[in-house]
Amino acid sequence: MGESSEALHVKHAEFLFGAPTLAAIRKQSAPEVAIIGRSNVGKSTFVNRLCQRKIARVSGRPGCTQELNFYHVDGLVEGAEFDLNLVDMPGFGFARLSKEEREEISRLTVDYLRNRRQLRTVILLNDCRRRPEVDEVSIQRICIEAGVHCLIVATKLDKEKRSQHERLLKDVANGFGLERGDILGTGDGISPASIWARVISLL
Ligand SMILES: Nc1nc2c(ncn2[C@@H]2O[C@H](COP(=O)(O)OP(=O)(O)OP(=O)(O)O)[C@@H](O)[C@H]2O)c(=O)[nH]1
Ligand SMILES: [Mg+2]
Repeated sequence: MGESSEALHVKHAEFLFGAPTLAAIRKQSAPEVAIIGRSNVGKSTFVNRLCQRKIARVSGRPGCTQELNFYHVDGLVEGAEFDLNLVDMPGFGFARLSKEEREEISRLTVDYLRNRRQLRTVILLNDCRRRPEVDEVSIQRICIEAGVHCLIVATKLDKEKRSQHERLLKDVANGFGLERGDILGTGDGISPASIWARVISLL
């Protein structure tokens, strides 16, 4: 196998639309992979990494993404073709939103997870420096109940010393009742190709 740049070729990646409600989602038939996690955990950054271009808006200020944002992406990873929609979800747990706004976001997320036929896989992001909390574990459980794959990715590893990475990844995995090998990390040169390979194995 060659370098990661050869292993992965993203041919097209484009923003399709934002949907504030399930009813506002335009007709789509492609399989969907949703990116979910706490506000500011790095979801939009992760979409840009997967797409290898800046298409999602990233902000240091939490609460940046407030709709379901749909992106179409196709390409090749390790010789296998992919053609799907990534859905960048609004972040949960953002303290500065009102209780009503937070409840609205969590209703939208749960509704989408339970009822969206096109949804195949959720990528649930968890900051490597935090143990998963009830919100994260609930999303994992809802995915299991809905028959949707749930891939855990620990973000922002680059903020910690390399010698701590394995311990942090193990702690995050354990918080979800998983083994270290079940989860991936990002922010430490982990290639988008290896993340894509795992994602398409779960379609
Ligand atoms: N060091 C480091 N910073 C990151 C990483 N991923 C994201 N960030 C930073 O974290 C902040 C939030 O990133 P976003 O991608 O906008 O986070 P989000 O989850 O989409 O946030 P909301 O849309 O508000 O829910 C930005 O300042 C990013 O540059 C990472 O892997 N490492
Ligand atoms: Mg975002």
